[in-house]
Amino acid sequence: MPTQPRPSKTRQFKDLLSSKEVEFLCEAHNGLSARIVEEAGFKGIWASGLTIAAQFGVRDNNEASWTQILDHVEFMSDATHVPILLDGDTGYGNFNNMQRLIRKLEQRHVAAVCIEDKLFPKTNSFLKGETQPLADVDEFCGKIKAGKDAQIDDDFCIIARVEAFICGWGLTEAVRRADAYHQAGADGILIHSALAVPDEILAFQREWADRGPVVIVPTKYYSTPTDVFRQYGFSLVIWANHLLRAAVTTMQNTAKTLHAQEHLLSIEDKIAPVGEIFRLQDAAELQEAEQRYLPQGHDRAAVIVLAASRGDELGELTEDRPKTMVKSQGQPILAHIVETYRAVGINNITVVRGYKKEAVSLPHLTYVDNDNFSETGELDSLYKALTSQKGNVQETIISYGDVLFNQYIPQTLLQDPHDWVMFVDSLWEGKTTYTRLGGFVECTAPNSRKAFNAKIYLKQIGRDVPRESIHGVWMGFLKVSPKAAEQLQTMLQDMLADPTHKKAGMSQLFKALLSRNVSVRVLYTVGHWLDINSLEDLVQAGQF
Ligand code: SPV
Ligand code: MG
Repeated sequence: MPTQPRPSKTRQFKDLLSSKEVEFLCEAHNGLSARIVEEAGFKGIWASGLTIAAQFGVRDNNEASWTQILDHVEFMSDATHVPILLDGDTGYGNFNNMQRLIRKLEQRHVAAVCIEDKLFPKTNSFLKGETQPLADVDEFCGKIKAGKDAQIDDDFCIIARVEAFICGWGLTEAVRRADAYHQAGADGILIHSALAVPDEILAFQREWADRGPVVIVPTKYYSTPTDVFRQYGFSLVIWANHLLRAAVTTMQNTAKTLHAQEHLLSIEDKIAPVGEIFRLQDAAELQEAEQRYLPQGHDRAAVIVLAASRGDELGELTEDRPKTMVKSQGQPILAHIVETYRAVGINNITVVRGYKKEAVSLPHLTYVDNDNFSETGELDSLYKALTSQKGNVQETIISYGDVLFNQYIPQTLLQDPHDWVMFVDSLWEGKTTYTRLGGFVECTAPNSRKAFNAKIYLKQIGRDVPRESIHGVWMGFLKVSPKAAEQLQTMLQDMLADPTHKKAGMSQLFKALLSRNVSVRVLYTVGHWLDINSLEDLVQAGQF
């Protein structure tokens, strides 16, 4: 069922204010905390002047300018769907400043503002309360009227905050002011008190007799049961600063621990994982949008590089490292391979290590270890890599840790829509080392000009293909679609259950595919790759 569109934020706030039930707003001081408040289930947010000032590291005395507050509350508004009541202090000036503030808040979808009847620059109500001067009632009423005249959206709300109790003026003055503000057009009255008991606000409420909605901030009279607020018919209760205070305690403890211990062990489990931060930032939405709007690289393609064996052919060079880590042109063969894959946008690269695995340690790769490399073969390594894959893989290229190649090879493999695609070099004659792969192949047609457009498939593969039937040599690249990858995993599981396949290599896999009548698409090329099989190849690799 399609979900109902939400009412506007201003409408949501007005409904909260006029609701027969007591409703709750929770403080937030930035986009992240605003999102946390919304996720916790609050139907509205108090953008507190105190905590926004505090998170800036300044005092609650209008030290941050009104435009800085505006920019800040814009982040909070963008991050959430529930209405925000901004603590607008005294309105940051006179009636004129108030009008501009209202227009700017409406533009940012802030639902409501609360202004207090003190003088600019204000001081927090819990500091030197009784010595603070109150605003002139008429001047303050003019500000409320100006604000109401400035709003474009009828549902935008202005809450007038009465500071008479805070400044020591008593109940009569509190009610006189509340009534004047109500007459001037305020949508609700916030009655504030710094006592540890609710006596002042309850006395006000009795006297006020429901002339309009009343909002309270029980920071100091926090032990009062919420049912008392219900009985007295308050409209909104604001938990005004508790998220910032909670964060401060945790930050202080964490910083102290880190400083004392100089390691992360004792805090890691107590704090939100980085993944939770990404979730709160909605990183997933961006990833999804990238799929839609960015030219598609091969973000969801993966590569498995089989590199578990030593590569004895290079003699001493592989005494302390496998062949894939032998250097050519100043960097390991594997680094050249990884560079080529990355150049075509493939970053999900898994390397199967075995022989001298500690020496295979290039950064930002996924490693799978085949510790039993000397007793097993390529298919065992491949199975280990496939079963370790995480997430939604689109296409997987299987290749070797000692074969260099041109970008054209992976690019072409990924563009081909077939489930199983292999590359075959048709210029094979005289290149005896290619036999190492055991990969002489016969295809449904030889390479030719016509072959470029024709769909050609694998017919047979192995050392035993009769010479006259050979069309080329398998170069060590196989692409499998997600569907084929699943099939491959099941096939490997079956094959490896049979001890005679313990040391099986890729050509046995192709044979098994052929015996199951699976079509393996062949792409022909001439050159564009180099299988490093001897010292001579290594020298050639330098020029590749
Ligand atoms: C705020 O949260 O900034 C308030 C409430 O105005 S109080 O700090 O109690 O004044
Ligand atoms: Mg405030």
